[in-house]
Amino acid sequence: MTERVLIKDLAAHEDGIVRVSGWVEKVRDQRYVQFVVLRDESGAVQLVNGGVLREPDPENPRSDILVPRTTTISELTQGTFITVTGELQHNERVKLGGVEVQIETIDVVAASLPENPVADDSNIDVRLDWRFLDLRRPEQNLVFRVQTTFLNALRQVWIERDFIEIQTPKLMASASESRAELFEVEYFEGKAFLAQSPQFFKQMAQAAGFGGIFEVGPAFRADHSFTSRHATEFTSIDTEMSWIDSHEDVMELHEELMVAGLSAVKEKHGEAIQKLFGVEIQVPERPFPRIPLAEAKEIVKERGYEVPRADADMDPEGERQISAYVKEKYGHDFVFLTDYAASIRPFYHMLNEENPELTKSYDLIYNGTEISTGAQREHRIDVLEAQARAKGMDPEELGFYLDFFRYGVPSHGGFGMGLNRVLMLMLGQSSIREVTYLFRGPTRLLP
Ligand code: AMO
Repeated sequence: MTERVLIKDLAAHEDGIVRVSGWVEKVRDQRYVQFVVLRDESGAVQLVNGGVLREPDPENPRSDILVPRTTTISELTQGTFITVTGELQHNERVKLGGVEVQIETIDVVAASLPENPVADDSNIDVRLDWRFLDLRRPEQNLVFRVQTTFLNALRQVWIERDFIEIQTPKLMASASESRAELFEVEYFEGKAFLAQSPQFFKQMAQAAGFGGIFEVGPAFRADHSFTSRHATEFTSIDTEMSWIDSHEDVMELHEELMVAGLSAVKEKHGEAIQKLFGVEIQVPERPFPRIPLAEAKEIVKERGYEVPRADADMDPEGERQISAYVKEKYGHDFVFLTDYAASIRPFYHMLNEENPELTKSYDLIYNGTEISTGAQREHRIDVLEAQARAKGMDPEELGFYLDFFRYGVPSHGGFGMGLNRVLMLMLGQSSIREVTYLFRGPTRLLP
């Protein structure tokens, strides 16, 4: 049997017999000719039956008749998976890729019900109910190709830097971030919690002498909100490294990763992204602008927006405003907000030596939305314990975590970044639902 050819490779393939497999996107059944648009994971091609004269057979003058129509094609429903062999013909007049395949054999592998529950204009909930059909759309396919390319580029940076990949447990005995967003699950006779972040375990790798580490894995937050940027389960990109001088070293790694990820995406998918999403991928210049949080709030205020609570983090409108300012002033899509007050940061962030009200931490904002939090961590056990107490935490409860620091840990820091948010902002999408393989929210556990 001839080997299957991916549709995207047909244009470069020589004329002759080919085999293609995929699902039926459209059938045009005319009197003398039948067309099928066949799509596979790589693209779409037009298949043709009929409409051509067979080579006249000199022995048989009646042989120059039209190729007959076939009911197999007439009865194909949209979404049916078929395998076709046929004659590949390059033909510039064919809009779809400049090639078509004259069908010789057609094998219906698995028929689809005729009514497609998802239309191009279906709302997001219908699309998510039928996600496997929704994902057949070329723009959805592209999202996950972009994700693959982006993560692969990040991995290359980590591997070049000799970082170790880890997988940390998602079942935990205690909280790793705010208790308010903790999912509790039954665990035999007791209970467990779903990991909100690999925070403690990536710091454990520093105590274990691993140096640089990274993890791409699920994180769970019992966040009962219905915003475009929150999910109850998301993919967290985490990294941590030893022997840093300050959070500035973490920001530099962060910049390097974003530049590598966006360059790879632009190079491989830039054209397709432009075509399907109307977005031009921008590779950011280094260094990214850095603005202390307090100053950012002033800037936003001057633009006419006051962040409601002076002692709190930026709110979404504040993030949009500061991004707009940075874009106007520096032409940059990214901005690091730095110098967060200790009062709004977790106990494990290191305090600024010059001003202990502030932490050595940052948030990274991309196209108007926070994608990441990073910091230098406190590695001195006495200081760490004091900081936990100052937050009203009982050091006893932090047992296993504090033990790391009793046996020596080098200076270290890292960040966590929501993959789904990065994709949403990179591709100009309105919600992380659009770019999450299977979205999980307060009212969505299916499919
Ligand atoms: P933080 O809580 O800021 O920091 O989370 C880091 C990043 O994770 C993403 N994120 C989310 N994405 C989708 N839905 C959610 N509900 C959600 N919550 C968070 C965001 C956010 O910026 N341990 C620290 C990180 C660190 O310091 O290394 C942490 O978890 O993109």
